[in-house]
Amino acid sequence: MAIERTLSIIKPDAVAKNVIGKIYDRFESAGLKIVASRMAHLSQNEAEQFYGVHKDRPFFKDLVSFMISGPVMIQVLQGEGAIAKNRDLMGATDPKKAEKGTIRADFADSIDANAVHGSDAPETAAVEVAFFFPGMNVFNR
Ligand code: IDP
Repeated sequence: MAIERTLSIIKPDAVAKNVIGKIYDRFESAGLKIVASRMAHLSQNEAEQFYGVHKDRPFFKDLVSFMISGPVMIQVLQGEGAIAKNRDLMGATDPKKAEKGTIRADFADSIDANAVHGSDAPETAAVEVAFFFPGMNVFNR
């Protein structure tokens, strides 16, 4: 399988719960390398742009409000099949439906406050990585 990069965000609920390290351990234990990371408090404009694909969905306003409710931890994960591997580690969007042992099953409270974001395909991963880490801010290691 090809080496890929994917964009991961630890959302405000999980940052508030102080589980950044526990979630990073899941990534590293699964063989994913953190090749860029930064904490940020997203502006409304950034959150609206980032989730632009959902702008006509009924939950869009709540999603944006939630994403700007506190700081987030943003990282690029690199490894074999990183996009699918990260999605497996995250679990289903709704934590009630997420498999036991996944990040969302273990750390998320609801479909709104669901702990993590992860790119869902190579095209979106490329766009999302460039959105938060433009230029040379991603490392080869
Ligand atoms: P994903 O994060 O698992 O890829 P998406 O369908 O891309 O799921 O949705 C983006 C985010 O929008 C979700 O992580 C969740 O926070 C929120 N969301 C999705 N569906 C719903 C819903 O039905 N109600 C409320 N929030 C939702």
